[in-house]
Amino acid sequence: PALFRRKDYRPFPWLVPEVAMDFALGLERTDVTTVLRVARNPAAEHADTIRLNGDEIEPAGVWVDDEPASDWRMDGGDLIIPLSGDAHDIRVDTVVAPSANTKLMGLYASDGMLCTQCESEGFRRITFFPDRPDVLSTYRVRMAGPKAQFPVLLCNGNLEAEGAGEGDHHFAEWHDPWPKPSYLFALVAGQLVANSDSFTTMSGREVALNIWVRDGDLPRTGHAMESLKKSMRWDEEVFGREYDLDLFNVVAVSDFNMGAMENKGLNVFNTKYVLADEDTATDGDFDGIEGVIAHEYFHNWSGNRVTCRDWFQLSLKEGFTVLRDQLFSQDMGSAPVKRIEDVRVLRGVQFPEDSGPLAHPIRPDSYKEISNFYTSTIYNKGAEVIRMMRTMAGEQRFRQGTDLYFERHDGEAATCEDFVRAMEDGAGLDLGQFRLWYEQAGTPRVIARLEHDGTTAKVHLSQEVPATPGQPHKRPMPIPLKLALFDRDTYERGEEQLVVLDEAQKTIAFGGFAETPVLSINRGFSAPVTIAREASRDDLVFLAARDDDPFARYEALQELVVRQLKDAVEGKLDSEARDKGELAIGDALSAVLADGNLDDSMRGELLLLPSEGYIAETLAVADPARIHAERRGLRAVLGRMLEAEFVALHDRASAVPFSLDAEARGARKVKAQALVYLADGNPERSAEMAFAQYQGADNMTDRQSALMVLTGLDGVERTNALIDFYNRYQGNALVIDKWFALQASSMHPHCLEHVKALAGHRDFTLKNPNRVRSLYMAFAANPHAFHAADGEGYRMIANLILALDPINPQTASRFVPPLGRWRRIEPGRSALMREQLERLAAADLSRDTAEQVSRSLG
Ligand code: HT7
Ligand code: ZN
Repeated sequence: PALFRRKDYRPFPWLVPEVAMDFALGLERTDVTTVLRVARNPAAEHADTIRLNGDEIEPAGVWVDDEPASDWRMDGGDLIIPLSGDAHDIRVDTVVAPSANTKLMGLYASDGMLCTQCESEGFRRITFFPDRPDVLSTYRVRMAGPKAQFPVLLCNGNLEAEGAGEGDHHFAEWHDPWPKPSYLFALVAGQLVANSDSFTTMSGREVALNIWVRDGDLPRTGHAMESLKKSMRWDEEVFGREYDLDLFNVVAVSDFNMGAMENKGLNVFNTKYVLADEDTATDGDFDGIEGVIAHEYFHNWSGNRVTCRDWFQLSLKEGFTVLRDQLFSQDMGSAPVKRIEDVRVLRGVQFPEDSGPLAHPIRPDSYKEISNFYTSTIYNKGAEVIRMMRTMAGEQRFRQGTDLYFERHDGEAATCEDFVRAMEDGAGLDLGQFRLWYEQAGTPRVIARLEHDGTTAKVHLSQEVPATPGQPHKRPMPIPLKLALFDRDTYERGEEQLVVLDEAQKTIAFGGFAETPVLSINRGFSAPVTIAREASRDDLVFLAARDDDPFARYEALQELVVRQLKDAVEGKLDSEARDKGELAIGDALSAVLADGNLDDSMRGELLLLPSEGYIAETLAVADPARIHAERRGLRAVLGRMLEAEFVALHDRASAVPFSLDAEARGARKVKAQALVYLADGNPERSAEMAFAQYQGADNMTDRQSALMVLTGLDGVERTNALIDFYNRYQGNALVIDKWFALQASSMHPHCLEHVKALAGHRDFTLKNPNRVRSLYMAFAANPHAFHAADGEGYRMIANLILALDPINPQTASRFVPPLGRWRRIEPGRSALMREQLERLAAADLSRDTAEQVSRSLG
């Protein structure tokens, strides 16, 4: 397959200012007529043909300026039409089969309704078109179909006409006045009902809001609607962005490859990110909905009004929009907790990506299949890169930068370079060297050493940027580090400083310290780097107890645990050192449990042990079985050491009545944590408590956390709770997804066999991405099961990829990265992982999966 290169970008030779489409809708067959008004692009090279992209479609007729054309030809999937004049009308008819479209790209059927997914290259599966983000057009769309089957007909923009058609048919005509790229096109037709509301924008315009769902789901749309209204207000207040149509529609569909899609005026969502009530959704689900609703809404400016010139610029819209949704969620709840959660995602997913065979810069240089680049690097590291600009500029100047960016590029297809330039001009930053963050892959490593002499403390900083595929040598990056020094005796903190480490090494001196102070570094996680600091265990205990930066406090605790587990895994601990370390961690956690100044939500973060994946990431080569055993062993020790405290915490938190407010949510979080520690420390007691919690639960958060603990244990409580949960929620797809996921991510020693059996369950299907992810993604992220010593976990994932690839290549290819970690795993398992990748490489794979497999082996 072809390799697309960023440097090969050329403007499209034709402008397409207007598009008119006509859809005769049917689940089995939909007829599409598309008329493009085209004109020569004065900014591009002359061409005597036009290339219209197509994928798995054929032209049923081609007309140029109302005359049937016969001189067209196909080049692969693309349609090439000779054009001699400066402006033409091109009509192309196509026929598509939505029910047969299992890839869920283009026009497809889901639960009897029709819907579309066009980003990034799905529009070409509906009609022939220059399917690239720099071709912007206004769209006029007529859609018609049987009224009983498709009573609701939706498209982008404003509804201009609707009425009865022939026989039992009806029609609707939509017009979107905002020029947009084809990837933002959307159409939905089906039996839907709406939760309707309205929003008055800052300039006083009334916007009708609808969240469209299946009939029975209406009672679970309230949170999504509230989230939408909050997002609209927040974007006005914080970024000065106002909504620009009279209508904003959101549709929930149950078959969807990703989380949601920001189509202009018609967002399409995975039901998972719309539907919630306390009986069926956890607190985490509620947060997910708020964040994703905000994210898609914010795209209306960062993505739609200003779009991307080409897909290499994907992080321009995704990184920026993730930052915007993160800041929004920080403002809606606890900012420090949200920051810790975001960093956990970054470290759990992006750092491994950045240190593995799939590492790429946030602005990649090449790709074979763009769908493979909707990565944590593009999204989460992209957000961190813009966050660093904000940290360096300060909030106010950052806003001046974003204002200038929107003003300069409104209605355009822009580049990452345009964003950086707007930041330089608007925020007054010099980002010359900072551009390296767009070019270089890999997570920089900062080494910090503190030296004390007389009354001066010197912080010696140095950096290393690791080699990544295709980038053996790196230049030093500008790394903004917030740091502070604490007086060891008085506990007083010196002023926080922002130091930009922009060379290989730098030393910063601080006066006025009679004794060696304690260094707090990368406060607030000011830069997406790893830190190696020469801090003693006492220093970490000090920071874990009193650092006033919540992230730094969390970080100190994490480091304390990571060091202990690393040493244990590497066999460096004799029994005395082990005991000492466990005691220090136990004391630190005990202090967290007793600290009356902490809210429970933050307490829950501090209690969370670093994940097995994160510990593995700190080791050059990891033995997953040893990491698992040591981590669980430590949790068992802590569970026993602090048993009384955890039981008391569970009792106290259980007395808080259900509500969605922060206090009650915090209580549910620590309640779950207490059970998890007790499950390893005293399994019988934990099983009893968990079963009681399960039975008494009046909300999904408590029910799920209890079931999670029970699923990892053996006994009749486990069996009974799983049966009860299934029976109670049978027919509710999103909750049955949880039922699958809980078992696939369980600590049970027979988890792998359970997953095998669940794959044959009558509710399991490869056709629904949520269901596939709930079973197999949960499994692949469950180290003790996935890394079974005989390689059975790897074989199972490879089998899944082979079975899923012909059905849904986008979803299949997302299962390759877990196998791609083979270089960082101990030799026995590493060989078994590689064996499965080679087995995949020998198969006839989609472009998506083939690219990921070959990069993973490469
Ligand atoms: N911009 C959206 C990306 C997306 C997508 C990409 C490929 C295939 C299917 C997809 N569905 C949605 C989502 C977002 O980041 O907002
Ligand atoms: Zn997005």
